[in-house]
Amino acid sequence: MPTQMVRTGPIDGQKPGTSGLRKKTSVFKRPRYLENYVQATFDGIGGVQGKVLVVGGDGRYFNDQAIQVILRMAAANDAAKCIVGQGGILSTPAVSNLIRKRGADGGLILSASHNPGGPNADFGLKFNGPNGGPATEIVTDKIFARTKEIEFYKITAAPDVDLHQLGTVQTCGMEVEIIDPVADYADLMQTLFDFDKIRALFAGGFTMRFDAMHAVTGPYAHSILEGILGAPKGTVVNGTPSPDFGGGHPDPNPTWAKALMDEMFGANAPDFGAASDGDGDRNMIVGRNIYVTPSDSLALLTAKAHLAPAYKEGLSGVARSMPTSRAVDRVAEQLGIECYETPTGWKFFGNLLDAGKVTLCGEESAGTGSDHVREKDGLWAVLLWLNILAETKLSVADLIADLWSTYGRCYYSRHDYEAVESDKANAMMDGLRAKLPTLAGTQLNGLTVESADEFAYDDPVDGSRSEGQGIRIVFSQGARVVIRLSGTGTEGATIRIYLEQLETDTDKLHATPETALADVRTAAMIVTDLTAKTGRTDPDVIT
Ligand code: VG1
Ligand code: CO
Repeated sequence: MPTQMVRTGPIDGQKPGTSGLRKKTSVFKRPRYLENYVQATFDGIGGVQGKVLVVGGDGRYFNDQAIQVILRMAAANDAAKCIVGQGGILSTPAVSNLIRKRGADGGLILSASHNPGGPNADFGLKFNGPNGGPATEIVTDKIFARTKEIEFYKITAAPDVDLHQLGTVQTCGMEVEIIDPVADYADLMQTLFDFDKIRALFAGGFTMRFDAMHAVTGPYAHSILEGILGAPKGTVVNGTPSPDFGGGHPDPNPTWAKALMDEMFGANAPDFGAASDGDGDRNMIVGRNIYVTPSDSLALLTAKAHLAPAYKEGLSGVARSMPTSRAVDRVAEQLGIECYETPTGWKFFGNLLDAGKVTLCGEESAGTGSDHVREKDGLWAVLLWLNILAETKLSVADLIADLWSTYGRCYYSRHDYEAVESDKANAMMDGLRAKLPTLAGTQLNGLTVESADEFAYDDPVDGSRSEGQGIRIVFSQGARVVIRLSGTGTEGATIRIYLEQLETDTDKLHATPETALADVRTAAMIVTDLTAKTGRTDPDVIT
């Protein structure tokens, strides 16, 4: 089958964001759009000749068609082999694991993660490197540079590969191996956790609800929770991936996973609830009558990870993204381990994990992970929680109450203002930036500004510097406000305001976040001048 060199040219706006390139599906479907980006990716990583790539996605609309294009282009660019999840399905952490386990040269993940899917919703593509992690900024910069100078892309005219038939086939001189998407991942989980203990927990009547949100973790959760661990059928709900995620947002937070929240706060609530996102790298943890913020979850897992076999020797260190609450810092301090602060996005954890500087890491956006792969991992977090619950025999509420009374409680909430006109959002950020040098020492709604800056990160491993990573305003009274623009939205700008207030008075640990954060929220509204600058008064989503 002849390879075609198709003449093309730059397409504007193919700059990868927080995790790869994310756009409206209709944009990805425009002529040359996907092809250009795939070729720019191949070129940006130095070509794929003789290389082995893992390919899979979250099953959203256009997943299968895009995979066929990628296979034809990988073959035309002389790749040796592509390993593809059956039906085109692979979760993000499963891809990360496969790259590492098979010694592959990288992987292409088709997903817009927690963004909705469908012809009128979102699509995305990200490249992960040979360590299994998201491409570093150095690599994404190269990919972006190629999108601006591209002249040709290469593709074969081969017919579609049957993605449902397990086994190996050839297409234009390239091998395509279709594998079970779950098996290797399930094997890995069994090496990390005490599956016998968790099995005994379920056998003893422990109840759980896992909401796969019609997304990629369905098959993984069915197999691991209901299959291997023996949880009753029905433990997993919405467990069949659908191209438009059942019309919902596969975003595991109290707003989009409302049905799970209602059940966990209802009369016959199970002992434990969890949900995951579109591509399976996020997790939401809920106990009976208690929602666990991702920041608290990271702190709790840091405090208790030693109860699971993989972490019984303790943790080498931990890392959190800058906007994530400082709850984990307090645990790390008591454990006597280092706590790193990185910019938003999993790509910044990779070097720390590779260098053995950290064992666990996490983000406020419901991402938690460890050195077992180089991505955040939704089901992994759920299994670590289960291992801890099985070991301690405590409830989620008891574990969290103990966390707060030991380390203090970091009240925390993120307010998102979505689809704001980009120029207004940028003007607001510029206005704030201009104020930063004069803020220290001033009062904002009765809170004293201790420091105010725009976060820049110097990678302690490769020495690279990433600037403009969000504005942080720290107050003397244990409060903090972080303001940044999202890098994953596909419509206008999304302004994220992160509010935090530390409380160490044991009599004040059980207020609602709204009450505890009221003062710092007012301070944030004053300092950003958000209403005047954007016309918004209330956030679209609160997590
Ligand atoms: C968001 C989150 C960030 C996360 C990223 C990718 O980015 O805030 O913490 O790493 O999504 O998550 P942003 O730039 O929109 O704030 V996911 O589950 O895509 O893979
Ligand atoms: Co995700």
